Amino acid sequence: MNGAESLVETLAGAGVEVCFANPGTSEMHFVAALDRIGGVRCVLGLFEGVATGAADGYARMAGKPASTLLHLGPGLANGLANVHNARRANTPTVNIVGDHAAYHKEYDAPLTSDIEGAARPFSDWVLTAADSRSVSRDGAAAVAAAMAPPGRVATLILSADASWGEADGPAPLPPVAARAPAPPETVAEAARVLRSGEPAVLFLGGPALRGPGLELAGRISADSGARLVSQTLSARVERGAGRVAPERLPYPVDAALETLAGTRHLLLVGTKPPVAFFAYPGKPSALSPPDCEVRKLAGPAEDVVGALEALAEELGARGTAAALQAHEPPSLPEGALTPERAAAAVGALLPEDSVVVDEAITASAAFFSKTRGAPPHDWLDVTGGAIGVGLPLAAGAAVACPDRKVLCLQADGSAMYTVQALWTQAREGLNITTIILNNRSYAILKQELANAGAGDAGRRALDMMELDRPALDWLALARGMGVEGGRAKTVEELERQLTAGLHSEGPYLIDLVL
Ligand SMILES: Cc1ncc(C[n+]2csc(CCOP(=O)(O)OP(=O)(O)O)c2C)c(N)n1
Ligand SMILES: [Mg+2]
Repeated sequence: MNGAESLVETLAGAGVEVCFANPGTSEMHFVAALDRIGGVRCVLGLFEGVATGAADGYARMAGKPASTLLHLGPGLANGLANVHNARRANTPTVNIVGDHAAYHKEYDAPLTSDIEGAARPFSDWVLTAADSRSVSRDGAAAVAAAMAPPGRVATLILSADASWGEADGPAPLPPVAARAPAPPETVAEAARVLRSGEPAVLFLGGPALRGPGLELAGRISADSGARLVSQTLSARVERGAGRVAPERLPYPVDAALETLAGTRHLLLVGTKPPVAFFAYPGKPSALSPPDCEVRKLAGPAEDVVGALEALAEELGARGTAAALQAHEPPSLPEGALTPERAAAAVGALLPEDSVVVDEAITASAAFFSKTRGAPPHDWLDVTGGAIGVGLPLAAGAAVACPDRKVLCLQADGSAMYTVQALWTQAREGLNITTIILNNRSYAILKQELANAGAGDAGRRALDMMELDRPALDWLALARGMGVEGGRAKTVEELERQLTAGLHSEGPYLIDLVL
C-alpha cells in the first residue's frame, strides 16, 4: 500500500464519503488511490472554486466533512474564496493540496510556491504531511481537526513522494474535541437578565437556528418575551411553516440599527456580536445600541443547545409552547416580473423539505420574506460575503441530499464567478433548479456607491457595474454545459418554468429576466 492509498482508506474510514476534486500531476497517485480503494465518491469541478464551494454545501447539509483535492498553490488559490465562505460558515472541511516531491523543491519548478503560507489565513489547521508512512495519521488528524467545534477548515499538504512512497496502512480517527458546556454562572446570569423585564434579544447563529436549538430558543422567547433575531448570514437555517421564525438582522446598516434599537440586553447564542459588513462614513461598526449590554450565553464553538436547555430549565420554560410560523404561502402574483413578484411565486410553489441556496444579493430580502410561510425548508447563505458560491453550494447540497429539491436563487453577476458548477450539476445529474436573477448588473454596487458617499456614477463608474455589453445568454451558457432550461419574462412564464424545473430530473436553469 502506498501513502495515497493509506490516506484514502483513512478518509473513508473516518466517514469522508466525497472528494470534490480538480487534480493535477502531483495528485495522480491520490486519484489512482480513489479509484482502487473505493468508499470515496469523486466529483470533478472544472475550477477549484467549484470544488471548495461544493464541499461547503455538502458538509452544511450532511453535517460531516467532504474533502477537496487541489493542485499545489495555484489550485488552492483558485479555491480560496469559497474556503473563506466555508470557514465563515463553520463548515468542517478537509482540503488536500498536492505538492511537489520534497526533493524536487530545490529546483524551483514552475508550480512551486509557499502553499502553507497561502493556506494559513483561510485555514484553522495546516500541516504538510512528513512522509508516506505518517500520511494516514496526518489525514486522520485533519479530519478530527475539521470536525472540532464549531466546524473548522483543515488543510493537508500532500507531497507527491508522500503519496507514492510505502505506507503501513490506514489510521483511525483520533478523538474529536467536544463542545464546551456553558458555565452555570453564565446561564444564571442570562436567566436574570431575561427575568428583568427589560427589552432583550436572543441573537442566534449556528446550532440555535435549527433543530432542538431553534425550538428551545422559541420556548425561551415565549416564556420571557425576549425577541429572537438571527445573524444576517447563516450556514443553514431551518425555517418555514411549523418552525420557530426569528427575525433576520438586515444587511443595510440603518435597517440593522433600527431592528436592534431599544434593546437593553443582547444574548449571544451560537454567534458573535452583530457588526456592520463594511464601514460607511458617519455610521457605526457595532450594530447593538450603545447602552445595550451584550453577553455571551454560548459562543459558536460551545455547547449551544446544552446552554439553551439549561437556560430553559432555569426559567422553567422547557414546557412553554413556542410561537410557530403558520403555513401561509403567498398567493400567486400577477403582472410584470419584479424581484418581489418572483419571490412570491417561489414562496407559493416551494416544495416541502427543499433546500434553498440564497445568492440572490439585491433580491435576497424579498425571497427571504416571501418564503417565510412556505412549507418547511432549509436556507443556505453566502456566509463569508465572497460571491461566487451559489452554484457550487447547490451542487454540494444536492450531492448530500439526493432526495431533496435544491432551489438556487442566483444573482447573475455572482453566478459568473463559478458558472462551471453547472457542468458538475449536469454530470452528476443533480436535482437543482437554478433561477438566474438576470438584471444584467452588479445592482448592489450601484446602491453601495451612494451608501459609501462616493458621489454620482458617471459612465466610467457605471461601466464597472453593468453587465449588458454584451448581455449574457444564460440559456446558451447552461445548454453548453448540459443543463436544460427556459426563459421567464412574465410572472406566468416564471410559474411555468418553476413547475418544469421542480419536476425535472436533474438540473434546470431559469433565466429570469428582470
Ligand atoms: C469574491 C468577491 N468579489 C467581489 C465582491 C464584491 N461584490 C459584492 S456584490 C457584487 C456584485 C453582485 O452582482 P449580482 O450578483 O449580479 O447581484 P445584484 O447586485 O445584481 O443583485 C460584487 C462584485 C464580493 N463580495 N466578493
Ligand atoms: Mg445582477
